[in-house]
Amino acid sequence: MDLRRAASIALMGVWWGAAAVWAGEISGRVQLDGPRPKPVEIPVMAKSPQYPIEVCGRSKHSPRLVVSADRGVANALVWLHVSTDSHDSQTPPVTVTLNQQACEFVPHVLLVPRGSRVTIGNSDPILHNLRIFREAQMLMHEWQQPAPQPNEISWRFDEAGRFLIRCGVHSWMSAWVIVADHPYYALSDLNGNFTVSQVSPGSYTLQVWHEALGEQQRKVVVNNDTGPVIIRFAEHRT
Ligand SMILES: [Cu+2]
Repeated sequence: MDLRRAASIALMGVWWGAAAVWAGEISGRVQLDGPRPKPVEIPVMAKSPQYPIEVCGRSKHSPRLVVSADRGVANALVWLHVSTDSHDSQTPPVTVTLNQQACEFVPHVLLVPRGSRVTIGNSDPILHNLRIFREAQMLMHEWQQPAPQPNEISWRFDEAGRFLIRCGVHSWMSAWVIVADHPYYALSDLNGNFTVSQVSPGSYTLQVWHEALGEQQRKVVVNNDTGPVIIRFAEHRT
């Protein structure tokens, strides 16, 4: 083989290698060690007209910790530490819906790009009292009329961070709006699986947060050999 041919084959190898990792991803699973915890059951106080059984049911399951039969943890937030000015592809804002249905927020966790608008609805024929918190600070609270009256409340999330949504009447009702300032965020699904997509090759710190289990950090390297990242949380006692 002459040198020019060898060089061009070597270059092709580099090119193919680069093409294969250019759109890298980090995928994996969040799981809980130990036995699967029983869902936490919260009784509904049925004697008050604010807690009608026919709307809310007799009891609710806490949405804070949802674990699959093989111990995958849902609704864990996974993200990479990146400098927010180190990329030029800020995800465009979206408009998404958060509903109140049978005295629960659906879904329990929303992940949206910064600047997104969340339209919060109430399908229940009773009043809810919507509250949005950033840590201890309450950003808004508003009574939300029963369905079928028009009752949507819209809120734009211009700052990155984790925002807690609560109802001032029904103490078990909660949801999270996670506002991302770069694209390298993911939420684990009902089986605990997650994928952070379109990651350039390199070394990163991967951070995991779960509202009931806490936080973890992990060093990860994105290249051709990147395998699944398994995040394990210790046995949880409620
Ligand atoms: Cu409520």
